[in-house]
Amino acid sequence: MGRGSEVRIAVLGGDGFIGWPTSLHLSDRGHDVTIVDNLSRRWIDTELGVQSLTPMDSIQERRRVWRAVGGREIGFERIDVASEYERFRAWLDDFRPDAVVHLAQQRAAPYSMKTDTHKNYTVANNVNGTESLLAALVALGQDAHVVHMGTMGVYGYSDIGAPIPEGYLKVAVPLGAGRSAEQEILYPANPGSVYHLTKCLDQLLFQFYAKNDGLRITDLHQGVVWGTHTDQTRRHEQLINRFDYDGDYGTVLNRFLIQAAIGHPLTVHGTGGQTRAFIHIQDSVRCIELALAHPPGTGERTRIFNQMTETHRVRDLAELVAKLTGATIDHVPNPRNEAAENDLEVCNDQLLALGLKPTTLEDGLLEELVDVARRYAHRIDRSRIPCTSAWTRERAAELDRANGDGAP
Ligand code: USQ
Repeated sequence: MGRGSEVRIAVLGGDGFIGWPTSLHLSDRGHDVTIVDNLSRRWIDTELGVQSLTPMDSIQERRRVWRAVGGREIGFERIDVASEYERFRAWLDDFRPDAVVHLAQQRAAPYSMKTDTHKNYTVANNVNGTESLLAALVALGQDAHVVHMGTMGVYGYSDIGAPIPEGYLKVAVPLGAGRSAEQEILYPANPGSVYHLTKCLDQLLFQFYAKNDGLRITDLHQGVVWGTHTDQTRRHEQLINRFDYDGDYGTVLNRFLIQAAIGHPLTVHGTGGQTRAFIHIQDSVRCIELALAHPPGTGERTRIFNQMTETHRVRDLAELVAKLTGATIDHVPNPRNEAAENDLEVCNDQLLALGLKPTTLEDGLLEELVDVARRYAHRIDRSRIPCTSAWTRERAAELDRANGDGAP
């Protein structure tokens, strides 16, 4: 699927943080890309009273600029994949994609844990969206390769002293009398938030539809994304990607860099001993392209890639950013119900074998991000930096006490 061999690709969620640079990247590679998006991420900004650090144009304006700069058309359909099933199916019937990149999901763990309403919304939106896509492809008899954005969080960052394999685990099922049967099963799901839980549920939907209907599916178990620019978003100011810094949607390294740019202490949750997998946004879009180029065969089980390039402890990232910028570090009470300390070793051999060349933290891109953050620092509302979404009542009470809001 190199340049010139045009493939018709639907990018569900193509207006989001990964969807927009993915759409540009695939369009730039010569593919026929159409974005399907309900623009919910923009509405959630309004609900939360926050905005992207970088000024984002409307989806129509973004496409107009890409037409002028990239010389190619990106289509757009405003459809809610989770709740407008008939419209979505009719559109698929008409568009007949060769591949579908499925990013149309609510992707923030803190947002999913804010209230019972946010939990319900995240499950309904994320699970219905996946189910609608799979059911529609089967009903229409379409053989599009589905590439879904999953998460490393399905594994639970477990610390058992062995690297986390790519999706599947060999187990020996005891048969009695000292005998056992070998099986390969989905790695035990261990979600740490309602958002991560939805990605675990997705895995079962994929397993069923691949087995029952022969759908060809790739699930990308991605780590925490950092960075904001890709080769295409750098090409014009109006192609800029969104860049979240708030306590719900900002991811940890991007938050630290923005905090540093405005002289806010770096908000390390607890001891900062949490180890997570990371990947730069440029590698993220490249991995999607690699996955698209290597679909599983009909009747094959879901192909699972661990989409990450390095692991880091949160406090080490804070120290790195502090060294680079002179920022101070603040250890704040952790609003999440997560292990205070964990090690993490992850297998990522498959994407490396397909040609991924990792962009690492040392590559000067941190400085570029600090520059972006300083440039738009006037758009930051400091009051939206703290993470206020608590995983449990106990964590909420702890946050209140730390902020001096507790009952006397
Ligand atoms: N953290 C801090 N301080 C902060 C923000 C976060 O210490 O100011 C800590 C969190 O407690 C957590 C770690 O940093 O231990 C990562 O948090 P995050 O907000 O960067 O990432 P997370 O909530 O896990 O979610 C993000 C994306 C999600 C994706 C996931 C991949 O929002 O869509 O699936 O990363 S993974 O973390 O590997 O599951």
